[in-house]
Amino acid sequence: MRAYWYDNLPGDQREPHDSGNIVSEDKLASLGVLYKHLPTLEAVDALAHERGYKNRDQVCVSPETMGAVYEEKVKSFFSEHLHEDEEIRYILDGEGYFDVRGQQDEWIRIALRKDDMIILPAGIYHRFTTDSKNYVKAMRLFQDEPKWTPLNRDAEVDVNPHRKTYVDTVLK
Ligand code: KMT
Ligand code: NI
Repeated sequence: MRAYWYDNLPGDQREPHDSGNIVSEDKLASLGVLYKHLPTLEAVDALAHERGYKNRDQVCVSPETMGAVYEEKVKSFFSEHLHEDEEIRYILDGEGYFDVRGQQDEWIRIALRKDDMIILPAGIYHRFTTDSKNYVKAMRLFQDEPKWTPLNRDAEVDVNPHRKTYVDTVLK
């Protein structure tokens, strides 16, 4: 895992966009974003159990598995959104970037690879993309039924109760 401030320069979303300024794990934790390197599925199971997660699925995001809809899918993952539930993602293979908004609404890019896990709190604005290798296999974990509908950022979502709770309790 490597986290850094996104450079905000034009160019494909799958390029690194690395400003060279590192963001620490502590800084991520202050946003409610938890990172863990979990080398085994047993470790994933233990964490899922500890946090009361009951369901999971797997997605493989690549042109080989998705065909013509790949580019569309990658664009939709990259539109800024939040979820009303905590989001856990575990990288089984390949690489990908999760971008999360910092205190001042600036983008932080988190580069994840195999065996990396990220926990994003409910209500945080974020987006996801594959990198220039165009391949990631990820496990998505759900506390209960898969309720991970992305709510794209707009004026209405800005006042969503889950967003408000995040802003009032974590960003405060
Ligand atoms: C999300 O909610 O942002 C995602 O699940 C992205 C795809 S998981 C590799
Ligand atoms: Ni999401």
